[in-house]
Amino acid sequence: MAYQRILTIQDISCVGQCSLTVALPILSACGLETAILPSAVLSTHTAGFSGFTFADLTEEFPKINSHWKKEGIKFAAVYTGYLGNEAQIKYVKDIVRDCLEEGGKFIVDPAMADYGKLYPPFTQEYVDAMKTLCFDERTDIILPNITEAAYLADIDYKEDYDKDYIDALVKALHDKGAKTVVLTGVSYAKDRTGVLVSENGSSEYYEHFHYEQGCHGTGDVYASAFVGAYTKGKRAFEAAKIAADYTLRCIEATQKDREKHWYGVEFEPELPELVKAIGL
Ligand code: PXL
Repeated sequence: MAYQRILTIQDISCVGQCSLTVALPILSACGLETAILPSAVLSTHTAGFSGFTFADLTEEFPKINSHWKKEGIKFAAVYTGYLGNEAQIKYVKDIVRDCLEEGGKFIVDPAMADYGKLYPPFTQEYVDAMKTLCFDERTDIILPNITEAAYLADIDYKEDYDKDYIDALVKALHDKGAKTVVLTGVSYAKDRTGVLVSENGSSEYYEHFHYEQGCHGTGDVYASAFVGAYTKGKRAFEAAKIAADYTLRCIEATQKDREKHWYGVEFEPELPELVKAIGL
């Protein structure tokens, strides 16, 4: 497969193993040249640390886009994660319009919520802006968890649900314009969870072991591994399975250090397994 350059847009949390400090090493390990656009620089992520610093980079987006456009810089795929505000979401659309290769893929992880709640900085206005990105005709794949899917679909979040609820969520996302939906954290039994991939009118589900205590940053590890496997030619369901197995290994590896390593997952030592699973 030809050498490819992709772009990922999300924040730099300097410490905390999420967003760009996860995406960049995972995508590079997958053999992809990875360009970045940092949406903000924070001293740490916002989930558990207090007093973190935050430098917003929204004003850089249109300037960087203009420069790339002038240079004729294009990307084989664009993958977005945690974005800082509604204006950034609008600028992302401009970047995709100007810099995504013809036939290139646009993958959106609407990283904004979990466990039934929006992350602290986000509001309904942000959710509405994220809907326009997820349901944009240029967007090929979205990777919500159940909380994010409920917000995007305008359906009440449920802690306890059945297959009918999940089917209704996924149908609502497609009805609103989503193409491929990769829905994570779909659990129908204690100690089990999984990922459902729905596209072209049919869906496939991959179930695996579920650790009771979630780890911060697993959504970013999962999405990055998915984008890596998918961009290297796996079909969406295969990429979803590879990413699930890899994320599970990372969570497993972190268990022994949970006390001191509460802020993220130890994903680095498991990278060779991801590379092997993709067949690189
Ligand atoms: O992993 C999602 C994420 C990314 N970036 C920042 C975050 C979070 C989740 O809390 O705070 C800054």
